[in-house]
Amino acid sequence: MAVIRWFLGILILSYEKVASPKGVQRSSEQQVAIDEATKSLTLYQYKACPFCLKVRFAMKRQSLAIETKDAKRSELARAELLAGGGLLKVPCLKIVDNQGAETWMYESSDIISYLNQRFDAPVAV
Ligand SMILES: N[C@@H](CCC(=O)N[C@@H](CS)C(=O)NCC(=O)O)C(=O)O
Repeated sequence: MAVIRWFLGILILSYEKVASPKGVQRSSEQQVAIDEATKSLTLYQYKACPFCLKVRFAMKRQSLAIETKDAKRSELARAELLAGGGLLKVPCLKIVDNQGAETWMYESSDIISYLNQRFDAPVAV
C-alpha cells in the first residue's frame, strides 16, 4: 500500500511538472492588488494529493501567490489545520477577513469556485 501511494505521489508530482498551466497576465497594478489580497489566504495541502494539485493548478492559472503549508510534512501546519478547521483533510483554504475572522474552507471544488469568483474579474480583489 505504501509503495502504491509512493508511486502515485511520483506520478502526481511528475504530472504537475509537465502539465502546470500558464498564469494569467495582468497589469502590474492589478497584480500588486491581487498579491496584497492573497496575503490573507493560506492553502493547507499535501504535495502529492490530487485534489490539492487541482487547487494549485487553479492558483497557477489565476497567478495567485497564495502561501501553501504542507500538512503532511509539517507538524505545526497539521496542528494549525486541526485546530482551525477541525479536520485533518486537505486541501483546506484558510481565509482571514478584514476583521481578522477566519474561515476554513474544505473541498477542492469549493476552493476553486471561491478563487475564481474572487479573482477572475480584475476589480474583484
Ligand atoms: N472531496 C475532497 C477530497 C479530499 C481528500 O480526500 N483529501 C485527502 C488527501 S488526497 C485527505 O485529506 N485525506 C485525509 C488524510 O490524508 O488524513 C476534495 O475534493 O477536496
